[in-house]
Amino acid sequence: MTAHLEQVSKALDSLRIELPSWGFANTGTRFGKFLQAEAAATIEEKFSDAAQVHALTGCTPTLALHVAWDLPGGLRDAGKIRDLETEYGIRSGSINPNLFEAQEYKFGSICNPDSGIRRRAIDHLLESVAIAKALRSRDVSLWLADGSNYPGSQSIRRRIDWMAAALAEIHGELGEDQRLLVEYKPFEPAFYHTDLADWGMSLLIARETGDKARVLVDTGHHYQAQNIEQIVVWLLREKMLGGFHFNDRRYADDDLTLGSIDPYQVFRIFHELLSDNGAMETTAFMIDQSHNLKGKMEAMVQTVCTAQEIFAKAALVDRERLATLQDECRLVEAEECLRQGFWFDVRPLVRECRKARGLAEDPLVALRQSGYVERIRNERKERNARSVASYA
Ligand code: PSV
Ligand code: MN
Repeated sequence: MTAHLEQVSKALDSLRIELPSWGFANTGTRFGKFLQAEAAATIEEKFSDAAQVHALTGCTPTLALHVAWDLPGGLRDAGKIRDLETEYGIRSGSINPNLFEAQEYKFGSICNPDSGIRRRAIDHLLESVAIAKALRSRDVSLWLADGSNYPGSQSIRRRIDWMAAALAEIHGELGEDQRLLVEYKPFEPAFYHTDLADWGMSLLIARETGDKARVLVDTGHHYQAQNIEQIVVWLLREKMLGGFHFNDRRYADDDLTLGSIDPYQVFRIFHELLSDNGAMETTAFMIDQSHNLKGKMEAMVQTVCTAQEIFAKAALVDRERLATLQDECRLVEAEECLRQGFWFDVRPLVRECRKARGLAEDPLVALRQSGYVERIRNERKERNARSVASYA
């Protein structure tokens, strides 16, 4: 085995990527939905689609679940999910409470001025923790859509206190090995202030919440030109990075395919993760994309392959030499040392690794050859045409 192949092989073995259940369902923009005949509408179909992606790529053993969309019966549905795990060989991944769709949450959930609504939101979070325990899921990922649209219309300060009290209560219920991952987003759906707008706010509230709380970085939740790898380095240094929601963006939270707009950004994030001792063991890698135009199965497989390729490039950076060049301030050589990995065509090596593991060398081609998409399209098209497909 050549040294490069060995490096890439080792790196790929350390990268497990979680698929989002909602990535297989019909989704839309606020202007409308373009429905796909093959979209998943039931939790069985989402498990089936995830299992197919895992069969092709070998690195996606878990499925992130959204409580409201995937467990409408709450904890009562956990048994059914356990059966699906066994049937499809896919484990439940992060459990995602849903505090953003009910009418009551118009003015917020755990930051709502109405204590009754805050209670309802906290109860939903507590049930999400119980679901995570029943499914042996390590992570409960929390995204708050809370915020306000007009200056003066809400107390920014009191809402922080309400949020802190709610998160402390949730934290108290987490099991020994469980974590609460706190996601931030600068705007949308709130357009004046978001209660958790950036990584600093998430970091502070996670610290205050307790030692099982960490920050979740959704790559699409940053302003234009934000240096995301710098955020990653700070969070790693503080031992506060919990995980990622991967996607790409051009303008806002576009949920585009990872690396489709800026693969160098993804590479730089991976490089920083690989520069840290232990980051790969403690960081959750999750995809958070919803495709309206691309075929959902194709897009998911393409995303996983892209992540593997960019990760393999980052694995090839000679970090020892880079450190020397940085110390000696040999700027161009240091930059070229980093870029060496980025420009390396790792695709033959990645194919080699897949082959050695008995996997398809090109999972996208294998997906097309498998006939899976045609099959689910035939099975689901009438049902999907009849019903307005579940919005996820
Ligand atoms: C919000 O934009 C978000 O990133 C959160 O993670 C949600 O749970 C997810 O997208 C799905 O809407
Ligand atoms: Mn997200």
